[in-house]
Amino acid sequence: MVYRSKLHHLSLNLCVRQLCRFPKLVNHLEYKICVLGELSVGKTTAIRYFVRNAKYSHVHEIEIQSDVYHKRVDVETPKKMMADLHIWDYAGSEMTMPSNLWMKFLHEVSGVIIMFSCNDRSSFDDVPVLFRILGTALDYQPPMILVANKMDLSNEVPKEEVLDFAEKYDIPCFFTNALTGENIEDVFVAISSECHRDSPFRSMIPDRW
Ligand SMILES: Nc1nc2c(ncn2[C@@H]2O[C@H](COP(=O)(O)OP(=O)(O)OP(=O)(O)O)[C@@H](O)[C@H]2O)c(=O)[nH]1
Ligand SMILES: [Mg+2]
Repeated sequence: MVYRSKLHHLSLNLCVRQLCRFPKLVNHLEYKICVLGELSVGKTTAIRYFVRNAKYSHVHEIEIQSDVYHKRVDVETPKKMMADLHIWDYAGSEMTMPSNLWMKFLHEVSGVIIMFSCNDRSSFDDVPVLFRILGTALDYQPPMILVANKMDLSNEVPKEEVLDFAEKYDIPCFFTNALTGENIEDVFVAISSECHRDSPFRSMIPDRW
């Protein structure tokens, strides 16, 4: 009996894997998105603006205190598709996280949003540090979006410098105000589309399973 149910589970898994090779057969996607950045750059404000009243859960069973927010979005592709985003917001300072925890936090991440604050030079200077951490923790490069938040505040980081940086690293960039929500929606739509195009970790589940 146990053997039979294991067999059933195995064949179900195989079936899902086969379907994943043919995205046109499915119309429901799931992506794990991690939002990274220095302290107080506005990560939680941005996520909460985006998800509004959507449900979220607190994850701590993998030694990492994180809030995970869930939101379903439409992904822009020729065919209309839905994606469930699971947005991970680390509760603490990423910059001091030990490397073994980084690997757990980023496990099978589909896409990464890196945020800094326009009025905090050091948060911008730390972006390459985050790139290096990602490079060490992962053996693939997930799609990334750079977010220059608090664009309403004093410009410690000139816009031209941000644009040059984004061009140098070939990473899409958005200027946002998480308090008013300006451009926040666009950030999450963009990372969803990037995940759909590029991420090796896109789990695809047929809608009516
Ligand atoms: N003026 C302005 N303030 C912002 C903006 N985004 C966030 N804030 C404020 O910045 C402060 C920090 O925002 P959080 O969302 O808590 O930042 P965080 O990155 O989640 O911080 P940690 O989780 O502590 O790393 C709060 O007081 C927010 O109201 C913005 O775009 N403009
Ligand atoms: Mg926060």
